[in-house]
Amino acid sequence: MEMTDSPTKLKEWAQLFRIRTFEMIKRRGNGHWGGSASAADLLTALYFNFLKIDHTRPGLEDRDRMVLSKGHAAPILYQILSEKGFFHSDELDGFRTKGSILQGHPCMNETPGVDMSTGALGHGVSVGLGMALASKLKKIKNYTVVLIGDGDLNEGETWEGIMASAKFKPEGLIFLIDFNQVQLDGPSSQVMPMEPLQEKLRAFNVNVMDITVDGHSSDQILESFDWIKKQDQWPVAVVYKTIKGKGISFTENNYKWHGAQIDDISYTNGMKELQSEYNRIKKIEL
Ligand SMILES: Cc1ncc(C[n+]2csc(CCOP(=O)(O)OP(=O)(O)O)c2C)c(N)n1
Repeated sequence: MEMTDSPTKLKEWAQLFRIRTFEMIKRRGNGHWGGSASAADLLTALYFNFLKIDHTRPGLEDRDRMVLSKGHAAPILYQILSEKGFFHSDELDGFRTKGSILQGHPCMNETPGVDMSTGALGHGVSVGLGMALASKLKKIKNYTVVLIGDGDLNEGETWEGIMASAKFKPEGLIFLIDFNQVQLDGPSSQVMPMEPLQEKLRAFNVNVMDITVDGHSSDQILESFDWIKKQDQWPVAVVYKTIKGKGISFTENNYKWHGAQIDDISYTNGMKELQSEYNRIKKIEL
């Protein structure tokens, strides 16, 4: 896969995926907007400029793996996988309907491009560790990326997985943390604060990037990927400061938009904001 997308182009893609996600959730009547919008820039940069994954050769043993541990952000993942050719965009019409390949949470047996079924928080790190250990046994050099939410980090299993990862140190195991600090029913400061996160991870012997990266700056995200590629101590973790519901003023940092029905007025107003930012980015690109 060519790795040629500029930061502005990535920003444009991510915003387009937000627009399509908002539209899809409105059409279906439910789905998770907040965590999808939060992860849009990071997931776009991952799939467009980092992961070695080719939809025409999903069986390649040495391809990279991606586990969306915060599985409720499936809507944004589906937009990206569709754009990357894993399935036809018509499938998006079936989102969250019975029999569709696109369920509310990712299903590895139904959806091409999904490496692990997720949705019950807390499993991603353990599964990613298993995948990275399998690569180690098979002497395969690849990356296994786990995208973790801060609510996901509240789960005990996540930390068991981190401890075991730091024990076995499989090469290529990467934890990316979408640190928006808002959860399903409130801010993380009330539900379960995770700070100081970098220090916690370091105390668990994870190789953590010192800087908290702006998870909506494609430039900074790409710089963090460059940093990852230079590391030789595993596992590696990067914390991305993000905004839940990013892109629409009234959904930003608002837990009520974690997963909600989109009413007509919110849809019209929200879409206006998303579209105007998209047009602004497109002008920069020209
Ligand atoms: C084991 C488990 N407990 C509870 C839930 C319900 N739940 C779904 S998403 C969520 C909050 C997740 O917060 P975070 O990981 O920060 O996600 P983000 O804000 O990035 O969308 C909760 C509690 C779940 N899916 N799994």
